[in-house]
Amino acid sequence: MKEKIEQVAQDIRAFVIEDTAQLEAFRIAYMGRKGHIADLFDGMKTVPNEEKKLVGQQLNGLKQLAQERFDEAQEKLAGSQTSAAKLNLDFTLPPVPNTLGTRHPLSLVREEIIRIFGRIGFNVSEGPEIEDDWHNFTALNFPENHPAREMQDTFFVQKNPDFLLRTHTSTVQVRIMENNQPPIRTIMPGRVFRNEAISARAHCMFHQVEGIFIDENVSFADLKQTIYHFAKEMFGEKTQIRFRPSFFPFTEPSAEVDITCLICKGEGCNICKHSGWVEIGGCGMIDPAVMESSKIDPDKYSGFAFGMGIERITMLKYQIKDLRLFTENDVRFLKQFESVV
Ligand code: 2NL
Repeated sequence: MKEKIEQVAQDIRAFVIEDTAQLEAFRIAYMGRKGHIADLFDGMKTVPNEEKKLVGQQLNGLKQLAQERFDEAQEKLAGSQTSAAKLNLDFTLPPVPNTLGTRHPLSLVREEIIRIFGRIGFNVSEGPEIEDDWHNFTALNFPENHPAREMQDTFFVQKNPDFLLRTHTSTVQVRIMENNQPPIRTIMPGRVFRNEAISARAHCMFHQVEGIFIDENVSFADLKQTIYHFAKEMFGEKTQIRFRPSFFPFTEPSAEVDITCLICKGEGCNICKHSGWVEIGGCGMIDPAVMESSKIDPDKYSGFAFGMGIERITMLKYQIKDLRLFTENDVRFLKQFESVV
């Protein structure tokens, strides 16, 4: 009997339990009603009376050993169960789809502008956001004492020699003119910076698209037709344009461009201040002095240039009333552009 108990004890210690099936097999083999331990208890009948006490103690020890191994294995298996059953998950359910973000309205409009001008042969140019005085001011015919050159209007990164955050994207056109000879037909979308207090109508950082077209015999009529093409493509076939005389240091003559108000179609409303017209940007024939400073012969070539604010175009197109919405990243605002492609 003693040897039998020893043998079963050894078997219990050696039994491999690595999954729930093996655990159950162990329980049935040793702890079940017809298991080895129950068998041994049955054998007590044949044990002489004087040995019964000792054998009884040994059998109880064996029972305890089996229980301990069982408990320990069960605990271990439960711990390793990271899966479905433990987390109460059903892996057969269909997945929750990833939610996609939306493109920013300014990106949507910028891309639309690029497509519109692309269709009439304009390519896209880019340049640095930190510029020197030459490309931002001097090459563009800004006089020495122009207010834009003051600290209160422009962010300077360094003084003497001056480096600054570009105040317009014309800087890139200067670089293009310096490095290429006509024909030049390019637009320049990009971020610009001005030292302004942030409000519903102004920001210290915003986006522009400027464009230049330089070749032989480029006229003001070409400029008008180009702007008209843009206005109709961007705001609709019925859109009319109007030019008002204006001034920019780098163009002569210069004009501001209005389109018929999108809200009232020219009838007069709050948006257009009852004039029927809203401004979308400015333009003009490139000043011969600007051409010369970039080594393009103004006697041989002529060209036009235009500029507009992407925020302004976006606000007009989507009737957005506060400029700050563009930089607040409020998903309730951004989600409204989900369907625009
Ligand atoms: C506006 C008006 C304008 C230009 C930008 C330009 C660039 C070169 C030479 C000449 Cl390199 N002109 N750009 C010309 C006229 C107007 O912008 O209202 N922008 C938001």
